[in-house]
Amino acid sequence: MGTSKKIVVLTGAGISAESGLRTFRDADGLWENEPVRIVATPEGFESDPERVITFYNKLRNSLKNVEPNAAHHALVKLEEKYGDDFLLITQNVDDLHQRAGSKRVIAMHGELLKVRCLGHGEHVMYCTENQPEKCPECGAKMRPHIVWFGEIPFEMKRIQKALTQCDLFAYIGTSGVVYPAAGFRQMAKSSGAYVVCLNLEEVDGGYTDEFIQGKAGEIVPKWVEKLS
Ligand code: BV8
Repeated sequence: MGTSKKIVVLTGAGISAESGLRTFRDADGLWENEPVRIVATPEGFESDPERVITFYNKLRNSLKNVEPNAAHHALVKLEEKYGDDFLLITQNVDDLHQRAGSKRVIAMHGELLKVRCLGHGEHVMYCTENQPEKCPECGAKMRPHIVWFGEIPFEMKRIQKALTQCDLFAYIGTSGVVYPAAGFRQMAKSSGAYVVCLNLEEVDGGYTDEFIQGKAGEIVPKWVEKLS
């Protein structure tokens, strides 16, 4: 592998596991003991908004008890080295990448620390505690600023552009089950990128040139060292 010019990294719940946050799969179809179809779909929110809001308030408040780990910090180092030639895309809705110092990060599934109103302005605002009842800007009802199943992830155009232009694509701590993120490695590979998987276990589905097995907190800093 020559010196890579443009790097795109995709992360999933596995990168936050060592910070103490449960992964999606480990919850075996439950998401923090709640059925995914109730707490991670628009229909679920429609049918029982209170239950969903309580669920995300709990998750949001749990962020106070966790810290970024060595893998999050290693990706900040990589960004500092590659600057505009580096892009981090995360499926995670926690704020650990941002707290570690990542700036060039797209939270494609939204962010726990943001809520938005259902008014025509869809005002998005930071929220570190419980979601406000009504939008302070327009008085409309509010929802978590999270991409639920059946909703379109954020910044897909920017993501697709980066995937077709990168020389190195790494996916870290993700089982490659959730689309469209699960399709990113195919997009990168078919545009000529070298594809690396860093994960606790092998991920099926091909389009991968190198697999580095282990816990993110150990293998990601070593991988970044090699690139620096
Ligand atoms: C969309 C917010 C249309 C909620 C999330 C049938 C077939 C294919 C696709 C579909 C289908 N039916 C429906 C779909 C589409 C659907 C989908 O993919 N469903 C799947 C389940 C089949 N996708 C959607 O609906 C998406 N929208 O498709 O819109 C569209 C799209 C583009 C353009 C036009 C139209 C929306 C998906 C977003 C859903 N929201 N999160 C919330 O978080 O509360 S997804 C949720 O999944 C989380 O974000 C989480 O990040 C993600 C789970 O995936 P992973 O991050 O990979 O986590 P997981 O636990 O699975 O894996 C962890 C990995 O880490 C494991 O491999 C493990 O081994 C490893 N690991 C564990 N510990 C460590 C470790 N690795 C290293 N170190 C460790 N210590």
